[in-house]
Amino acid sequence: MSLKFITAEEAASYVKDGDNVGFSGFTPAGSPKVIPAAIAEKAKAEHEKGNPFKIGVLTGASSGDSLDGTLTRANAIKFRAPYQTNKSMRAAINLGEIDYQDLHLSEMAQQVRYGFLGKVNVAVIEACEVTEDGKIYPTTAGGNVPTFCRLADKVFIELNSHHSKGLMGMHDMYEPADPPYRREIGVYKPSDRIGLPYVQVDPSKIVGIVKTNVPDEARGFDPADEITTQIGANVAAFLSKELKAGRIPSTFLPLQSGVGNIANAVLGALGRDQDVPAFEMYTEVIQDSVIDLMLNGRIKFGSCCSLSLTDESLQKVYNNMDFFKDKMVIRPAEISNNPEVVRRLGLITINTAIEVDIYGNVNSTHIGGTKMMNGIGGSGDFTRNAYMSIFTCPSVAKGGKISAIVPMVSHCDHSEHSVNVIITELGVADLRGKSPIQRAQTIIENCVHPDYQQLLWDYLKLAGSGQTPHRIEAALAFHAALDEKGDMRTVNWADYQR
Ligand code: 0RQ
Repeated sequence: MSLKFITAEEAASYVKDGDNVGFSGFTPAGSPKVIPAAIAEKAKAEHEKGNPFKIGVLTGASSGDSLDGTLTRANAIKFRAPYQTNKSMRAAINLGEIDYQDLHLSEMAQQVRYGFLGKVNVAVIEACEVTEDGKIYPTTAGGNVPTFCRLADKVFIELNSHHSKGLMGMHDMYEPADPPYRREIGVYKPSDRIGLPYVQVDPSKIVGIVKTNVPDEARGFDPADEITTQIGANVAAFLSKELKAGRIPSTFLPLQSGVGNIANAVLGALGRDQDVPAFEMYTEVIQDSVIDLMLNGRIKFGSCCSLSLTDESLQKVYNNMDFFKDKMVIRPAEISNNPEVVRRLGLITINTAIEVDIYGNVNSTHIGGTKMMNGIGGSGDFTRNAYMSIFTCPSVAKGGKISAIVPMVSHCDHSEHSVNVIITELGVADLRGKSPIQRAQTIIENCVHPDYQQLLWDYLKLAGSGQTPHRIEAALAFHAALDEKGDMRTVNWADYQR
């Protein structure tokens, strides 16, 4: 069968109102760019004619602005899952204009296969190569490509020549069988390969291929500042202390690290700390800092779901393919984030919190308990199954008006049962082997900003007794003070005396 080249507009013409479209990519890496923009144009044209046009957008994680941003601004999205980081989309979600389900990333593919999210009508996949017999070689991400391609009726390819064909061979595409006959996932070390370097589809499903030449839309990072540098140094010092104490094996353990400015700074610090031996990563996202640490030998291997790199770092990889080829593997999210594998490999996981409470419950997703920031991403997949789970955050946000440590989280993504260590720029709260009250004492002593320390000691007194003491009507008083007076420091416990 010969491959059919078409325009993005032709591809978009096959997408119908109400369709569920599965897109490749994981973060802006590997996300389609021109077909989503053409779907957005089609939506606008349909809306102008007075016709309804909205689709379900199923992805691997966040995507680029040409996908989430363009479709949101065209009012073309009915449903969206799982993670997102787009400004326009965040606003639309919080206005109730998009129904957003914030799933654990490892669960997305299987929930789609189980039929929980409806049928997948169309798959749009960015590839660096596609063959006449239906072999698709994705670009910089694994995402949920195998599942979307297998289930979709129609597959469209964005063949992006900006990406190196050297990516062929870097993927390990594998889809587990579904229950009740599921077997173990045979990844026993980060570099193990269990699948194919491509996704095989029935070639008759590939309706058309759109040629493109556009870079990924990955954002750069703020340079590490005093706070993020100190958080990174605290993480590195803590891990080297654990190593010396024998609570981490002398070979060290594979690391997972979240995305964002803080995660990037933490990895940089770990790379510089010579007390921490060269290590491997089993993570979802390889960011810029990892590439430099690979080049200088501090990171030996990286298993990921995407190369979420600025174009500058990606070119470093493409120009050194011989060096990187046997040091990285790109997997589907279902495998990169798989709880079974995370637990087996014994990962040290490092993720960022929006807020943490005095007992160690973590909110990763909601501002003020109501407004979606990004989503849980892979943080739950890793935290719950980690050898040791760490959360980092600056002790305060918005110039000190917000304390990252509060009496009770306004939304709970990771419960005290799964969270082992909290690290801010001020210090480390090691929560392992501690009761809730001991956890509160450790967190307040080591991690809380001085402006809030006495307030939290006083809350603990006010809270009284119990396994996990709380004065229920005061538990969200920090948030109420922020709402009413714009500053959590205005909280007055006298208002809550009985
Ligand atoms: O606001 O953007 O207006 O400056 O939140 O915070 O400090 O720049 O940190 O970029 O690392 O993001 C948790 C959101 C942190 C991210 C979160 C405000 C703060 C700033 C961003 P501005 P920073 P980061 C793997 C793992 C969940 C998913 C996850 C995230 C903005 O790391 O989405 O872990 N994590 N995935 O000022 C109000 C607070 C605040 C606050 C911070 N308490 N109240 N605003 N901010 N704390 C990746 C994947 O899964 C793909």
